[in-house]
Amino acid sequence: MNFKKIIDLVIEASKFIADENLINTIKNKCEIDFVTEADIKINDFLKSEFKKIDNTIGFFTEEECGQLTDPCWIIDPIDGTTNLIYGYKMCSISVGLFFNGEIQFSVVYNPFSKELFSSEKGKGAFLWNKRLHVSSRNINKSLIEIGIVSKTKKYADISFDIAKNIYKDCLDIRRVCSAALDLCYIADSRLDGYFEIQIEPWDIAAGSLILTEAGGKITCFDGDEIQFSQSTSVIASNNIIHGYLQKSINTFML
Ligand code: LIP
Repeated sequence: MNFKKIIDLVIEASKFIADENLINTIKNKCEIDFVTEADIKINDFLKSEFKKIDNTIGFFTEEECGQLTDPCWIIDPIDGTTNLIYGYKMCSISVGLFFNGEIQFSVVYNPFSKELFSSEKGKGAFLWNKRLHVSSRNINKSLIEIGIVSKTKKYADISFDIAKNIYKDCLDIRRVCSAALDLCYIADSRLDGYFEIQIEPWDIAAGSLILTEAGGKITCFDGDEIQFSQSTSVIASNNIIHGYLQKSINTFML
């Protein structure tokens, strides 16, 4: 498959994020979770264009859910929708190709910073043409992204307890609120770790390959491999601090 064409289509899809009317047309998915007309437009645009390239590949997207098939495009048309609505320019279009049981190609594009992260399995991870590598920092020098599921407040206590415990050992914590960008930032050594008690497959599918191709590691809280068929817990890291994060988090999960 011509992945350059897929990348060009993802960049083209960002035109919908430039349209204020689409961003300001907002529906509530629940009390604290939103979808904009821009999310829908990007979802529909990518589906119709990808089908023209190969209509044998299924779709598993945030706006339509459906179910994971093999092969399958796993798409989050806008990861960080709440950020976009508030004008907090940390969001991305996230596309992963699931094939033969794993992510084989992925692209994550932040239309505001014009940063394009991409990866093909076994061929490394890139920010445009710059090869990415995770950091070699230990926990005391690490910046840790804390994921606090924003669709519900029920995980607030445990998420902040875990974050407080890790904060005492790391350099500092961050809250970007776009899991796709979080994984790309670890791949580019801007962050060193990230955890979230519940995340959706489309939030992490593309970023997971970019992270592992840059030398990082991503698992569930219990260390198992991520299954992209359902929502999951996630720990992502530069690999060096993965054991520490898993041990620290699981002291609260018992
Ligand atoms: C967001 C994730 C973020 C998480 C938020 C939300 P969305 O995805 O990227 O990590 O903390 O709850 O799920 O909803 O903007 O696509």
